[in-house]
Amino acid sequence: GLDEFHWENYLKETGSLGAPSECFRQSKVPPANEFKVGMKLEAHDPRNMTSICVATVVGITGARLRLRLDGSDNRNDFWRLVDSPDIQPIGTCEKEGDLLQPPLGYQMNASSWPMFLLRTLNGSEMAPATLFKKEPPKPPLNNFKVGMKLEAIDKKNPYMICPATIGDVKGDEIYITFDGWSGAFDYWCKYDCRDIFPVGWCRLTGDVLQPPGTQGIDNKVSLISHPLIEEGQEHPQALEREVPITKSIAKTQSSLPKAAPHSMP
Ligand code: MLY
Repeated sequence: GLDEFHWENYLKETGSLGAPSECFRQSKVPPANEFKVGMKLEAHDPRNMTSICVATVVGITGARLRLRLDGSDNRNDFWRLVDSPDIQPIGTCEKEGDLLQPPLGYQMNASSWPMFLLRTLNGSEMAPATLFKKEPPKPPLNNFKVGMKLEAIDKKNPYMICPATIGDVKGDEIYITFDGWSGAFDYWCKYDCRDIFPVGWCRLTGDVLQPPGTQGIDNKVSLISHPLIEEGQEHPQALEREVPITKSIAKTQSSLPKAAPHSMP
């Protein structure tokens, strides 16, 4: 529809450019996602990264897997790219002389773990090794510049990939700011972080790209319903004003430091 988000229009409207794909630690052609829901694999426990656990694919989203650790609850799902070094085929751990661990928050008695492990793997569909892709190399330098646009995972809502802007650059670190949202979701990360993608990534992978937040739209509505502009009428002046106001909001967002966070949980 008319209110759908299109990068091409948005970049034009905001007078900005997407960060070049060479800036990112992502493969130029996104990796194929051939996993299926129900497949099992080994994954580093996100809450205890030194331990390797059994995980089940509970969802597929673009080049990412929604994963749940076996023996854990359904409130700690996490998402990994198919070329993430955090996942590997079942059997990798054993080959390397390690033991598969119960996840942090294992729901049953620790003594039940060995039997639980046997039962959870018995008769399960294990993801074949060919589905795991090699992690792309690190770009040699941080080439991000303030104002460049990108797609970034919202770390507080990690299933969401959203339009974002580079807000600051310091050495190997970049500041990710989410378009149309207060600063509450913004974060610093390394330039080679796997949670950021070039403009167009979601369109290529089939992942869902969230539209920018409504902070700007709220401002726009309050400006349009200014007492000088009558409400309820198709006021041509009000309509004409929409474009420059949107522009100025977008500019403000990409060039100014964020105000105190007031988030929408
Ligand atoms: N708590 C919000 C989600 C906010 C997401 C913000 N990201 C996209 C920057 C909600 O549940 O709607």
